[in-house]
Amino acid sequence: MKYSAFLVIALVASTQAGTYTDRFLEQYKKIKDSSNGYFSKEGVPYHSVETLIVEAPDQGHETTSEAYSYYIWLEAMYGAIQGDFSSFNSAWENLEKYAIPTLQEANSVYDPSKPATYAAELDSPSDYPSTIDSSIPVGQDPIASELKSAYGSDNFYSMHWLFDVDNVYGFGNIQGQCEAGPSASGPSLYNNYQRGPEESVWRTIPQPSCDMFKYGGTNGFLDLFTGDSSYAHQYKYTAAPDADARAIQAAFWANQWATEKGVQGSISSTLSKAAKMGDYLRYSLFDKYFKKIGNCYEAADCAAGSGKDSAHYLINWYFAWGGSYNAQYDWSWRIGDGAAHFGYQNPLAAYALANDASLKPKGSTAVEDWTKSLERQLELYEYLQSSVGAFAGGVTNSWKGRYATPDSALLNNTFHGMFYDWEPVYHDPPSNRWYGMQPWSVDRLAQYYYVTGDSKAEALLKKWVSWAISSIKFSGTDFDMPSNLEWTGNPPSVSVSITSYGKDLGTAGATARTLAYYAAKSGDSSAKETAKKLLDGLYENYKDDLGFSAPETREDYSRFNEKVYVPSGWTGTYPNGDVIDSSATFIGIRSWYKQDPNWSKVETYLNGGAAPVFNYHRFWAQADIALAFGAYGMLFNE
Ligand SMILES: *C1O[C@H](CO)[C@@H](O)[C@H](O)[C@H]1NC(C)=O
Ligand SMILES: *[C@@H]1O[C@H](CO)[C@@H](O)[C@H](O)[C@H]1NC(C)=O
Repeated sequence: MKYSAFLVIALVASTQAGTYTDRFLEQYKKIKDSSNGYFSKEGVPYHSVETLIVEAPDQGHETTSEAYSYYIWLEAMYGAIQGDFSSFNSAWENLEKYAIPTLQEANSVYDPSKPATYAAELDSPSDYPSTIDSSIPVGQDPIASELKSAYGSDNFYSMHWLFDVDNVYGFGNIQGQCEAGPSASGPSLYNNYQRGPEESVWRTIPQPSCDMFKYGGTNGFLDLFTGDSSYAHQYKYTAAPDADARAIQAAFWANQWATEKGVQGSISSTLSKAAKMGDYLRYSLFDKYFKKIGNCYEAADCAAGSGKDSAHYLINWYFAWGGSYNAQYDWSWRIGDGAAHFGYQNPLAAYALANDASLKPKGSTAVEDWTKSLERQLELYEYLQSSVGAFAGGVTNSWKGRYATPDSALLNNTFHGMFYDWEPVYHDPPSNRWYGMQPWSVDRLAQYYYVTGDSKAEALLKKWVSWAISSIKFSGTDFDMPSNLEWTGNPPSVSVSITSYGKDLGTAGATARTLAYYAAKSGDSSAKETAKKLLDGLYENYKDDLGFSAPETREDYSRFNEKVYVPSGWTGTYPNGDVIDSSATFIGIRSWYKQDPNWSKVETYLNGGAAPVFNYHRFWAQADIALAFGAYGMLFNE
């Protein structure tokens, strides 16, 4: 740990009373009040208080690793303000109990020289299943054996990203069990999405994370996604690396704050767990099939990697692992991802894993990897920054997810041989359209700058901050945040325009916190003033009984009737009997939605009435706002 950075934090964090830390506590209490509905009976944070919501999760009482990471961060800050970190520890225990899969028994027969068999990603859901192709070269996994020797285990210590907390689908993939069915109580691990960039939530076929063919069709759900000669019972998990990184970032702050309070010993075992998660998070730094990074043009020609030459060192979109259920067969697999979105980067987590002794992973090359990752992430921000300051999408080693050849325009200015992609991974909607990706990622850059004073980060932030300040529309105490962004051109001459504004309060919180960290280090008074205006605007205009909200008109809910592609002749069923076949629709395979207390509002809309309007309390946004109040209060002692 750099001593000077620690000293600065210690000085500003020493007093906790103030308007903004009080507002943190007020919001924290609302989130933790069990009558407000943020948590399940097991203490799992829901995606939202409300059940009727469709975005990345398709129901509000599902949850994500993202919600868990915000929960950890919220409890870290509570510790900083109140001096008691016991809820931070218990939040991590809950994460470990429910979010880290326990069924991983075939991991022990994993062969790092053959991590997975290639299957191309295809453009449209109707192009699936994708046939596996063992003729395509796949590289080797250079970290599996050091992880095993460091932890004496074959199991990943990574969060699966999506769970059905109330077991609404009824798969019953609760910890330690495979398809225990609708009567199982407790969070059930499952997945959406496995059919390319056009498969929005409206077009997905939710599938169990452990499939023993009890539900779905003859081969469970497997043959909807992958074409193979035969199918076996198996488990498969996917991590969302930005969430694991956010949990580690929160642990970094918990360490700073607990040290300053003289109670670091009370969290040391949680910190070693965070360090371990950071070790496995290195799977996010690799190409999907461990192919060599750079100038990959055709799957067949693109070389298998060896050693670390398959590492792009960026935080990618996902990594995944799976294996034969009950180790019936001796195979298991692991994949990284060649696509990296700027919005997922977390230079503070990389810095922490590379430099903080309490968060030092045990893997023999982990510190080296995170040191390189930090440098590479900063380089990526430089590469992607538009002239006005906003950050463009990302880069990929695997064009179209199948190592295709991109347009010649993208070949001129590559990033370590990887191609610029204005909408990495998903296109419905384009993955970098949402303004929220900007403050989410830049906040981490600003925190990294606050801790280290890195001048490269400062230069990037200076431009971004001036763009963000000039892009928010204030009127009186109220504000409108940028909502959708449109991108043209390619680096180094990429441009952005703001095409719509809205009341996404979570992004207002994230922007305020970003500006506050930047202002606290640089002394920029307009950044500080804008942060304060956003926080006061939130507090004066959007406070309600459960936290903060603004009405949202959901015209996209017309898509409840959208067709879901299922190959003709394929039939299967969900645990509740809903039929999956070529006439499937979003609502047709989720008939349980018709029991939701608010279903009639959607039904009215589908029958030609007005679009439904809801006030949502998403866990991430409520926590993000709390954290913005708390950070501002601690940084400026106000
Ligand atoms: C729907 O209705 C209930 C009241 O019956 C309400 O408390 C809930 O939060 C509402 N909203 C959504 C979007 O589910
Ligand atoms: C790429 O570079 C070549 C050679 O400098 C140039 O002729 C071509 O116009 C460039 N393409 C684009 C689309 O920028």
